Amino acid sequence: MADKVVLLDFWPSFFGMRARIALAEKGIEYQYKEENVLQDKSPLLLQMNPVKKTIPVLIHNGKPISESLIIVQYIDETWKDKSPLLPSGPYQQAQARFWADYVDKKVFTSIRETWSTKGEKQEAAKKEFIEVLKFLEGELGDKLYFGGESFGYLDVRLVPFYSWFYTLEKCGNFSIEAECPKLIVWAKKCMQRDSVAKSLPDLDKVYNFVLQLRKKIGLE
Ligand code: GS8
Repeated sequence: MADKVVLLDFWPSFFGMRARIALAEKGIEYQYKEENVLQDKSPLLLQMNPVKKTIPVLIHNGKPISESLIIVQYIDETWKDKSPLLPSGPYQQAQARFWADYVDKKVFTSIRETWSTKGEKQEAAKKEFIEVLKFLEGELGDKLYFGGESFGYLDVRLVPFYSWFYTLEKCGNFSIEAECPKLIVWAKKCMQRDSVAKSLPDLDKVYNFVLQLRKKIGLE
């Protein structure tokens, strides 16, 4: 019997984009179900992820898997015949997981604060965001991708943020490329992959979405 794969997702979500990229890298056909998590969660989402009620949720032959980190690993381990996303070897895997954890703990908050605040708070968020990106740029070094020659786990985790860079630059009035040029070269390289290009939303669409959110909280 063919696998039935469903992804519960929300188009501007970095977390959802990770699952989309991993599925595309592995060439898995799936049904995409859009969830409007900001307004109205579907009964299916509440049933499949009753604990956290968040997207993304991958439903594989009726069984749910939640949390983007876990989903990407699950995809990698389930469809092993395509090139692996996680590096081989315990040390390389530990390093990839370290950076993945760092990214989730640091980048998400500084992104949110960069678009949703102003004044001193926004300046502090921008500073922290750039600091984190510089650490990541250092880890990238002169490699093509984070894992070396081939696109892998850390790239999947990180590249979705690129779809929000334009929005952050507009909201925060700064240039990420001026601060971290190598990281932008890497992001553009990732964007040349079909799996990434088709999984990331249009930059203007993200910007318009964020403008609406900013209006709601009285920033526009
Ligand atoms: C985060 C998922 C998440 O916050 C992961 O999958 O990596 N650690 C998780 N999802 C958001 C949408 S994207 O910002 C979500 O579903 N929010 C709804 C809610 O919190 O109620």
